[in-house]
Amino acid sequence: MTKARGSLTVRRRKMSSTEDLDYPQLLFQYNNGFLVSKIMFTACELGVFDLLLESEGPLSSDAIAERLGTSASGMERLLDACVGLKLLGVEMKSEGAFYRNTELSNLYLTKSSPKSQYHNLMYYSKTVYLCWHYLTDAVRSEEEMIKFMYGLNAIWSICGRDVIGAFDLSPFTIIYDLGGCAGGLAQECISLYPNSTVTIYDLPKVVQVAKERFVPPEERRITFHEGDFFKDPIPEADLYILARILHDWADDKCMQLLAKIHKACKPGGGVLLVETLLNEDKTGPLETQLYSMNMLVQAEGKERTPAEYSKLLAAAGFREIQVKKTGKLYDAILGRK
Ligand code: ASE
Repeated sequence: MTKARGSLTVRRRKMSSTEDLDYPQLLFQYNNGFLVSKIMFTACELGVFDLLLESEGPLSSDAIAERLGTSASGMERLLDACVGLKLLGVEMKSEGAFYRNTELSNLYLTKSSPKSQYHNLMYYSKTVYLCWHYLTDAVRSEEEMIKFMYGLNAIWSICGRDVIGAFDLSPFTIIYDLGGCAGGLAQECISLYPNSTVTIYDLPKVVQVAKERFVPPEERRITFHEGDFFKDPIPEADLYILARILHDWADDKCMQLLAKIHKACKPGGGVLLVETLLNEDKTGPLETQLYSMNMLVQAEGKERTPAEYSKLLAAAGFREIQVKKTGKLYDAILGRK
């Protein structure tokens, strides 16, 4: 009696446990999590729930496949999986299986329901799902940021001298490099203008890495300012460098930033834009067109023509706008207050 009860207890505990090491159910359940999501997303996207809402009664899988233009065997498996997930009901008739929506799917998975979650599910299925493909990289984000900083800094050893030397910047003694990042351009700047001081203004996490890994501590003419130039104050200076910053942003954000810089700028001071410039008719250069497409993928901005940058500068109050093409990838535009 005691023995029997004991073994029952053991069995019951075994069956209900999700931590059974002989058969790790919990692990399999987690392993299959994204299969479950994708089945629901796919049935939604194909319009299964919409069709079953509109149809008079339950439908066979062949009828659903035909109406939705899918393969018959793929649809049958999708519908059966939805039944397994309790997103659909099924009844067996002599002609075969007939599927219907559950209350849950009628209420939330159809496009026309006032409580429809269709758009949320589609956003997950398309955008979030793709982003999660890179979850590992996102968790390693500090490493990613440092790689990005190395990647972006490298070009200044080739183009830095040309863009900094495009105009005589010697009258400007207090210089801020807004979004100056790893400091490659700031270093070019102080080597060409030894009487100036350059402050790299960037986000705290960027400044930390720049100090630790990029700018040698003995370089006393480069200082750092931690902040978000959209939200935090911008200190007064003679010259603000915006190298590869405006191309990250849409026109309204560029205007917001340039107006804020104009306010902070000393009279007679200026702003130096360093960007890759599109031809006025946008027919090239190809490299700039490619980079503009990349901004669509990676950021919120685009590459622009000299006229487009000049217009932004003028709207923010800058005048005497001069454009200098360097013949290399990055060019320079100077505006004065
Ligand atoms: C940015 C610059 C870059 C933001 C994202 C970026 C670069 C690559 N990704 O401000 C450097 C320029 N190269 C290209 C391909 O745009």
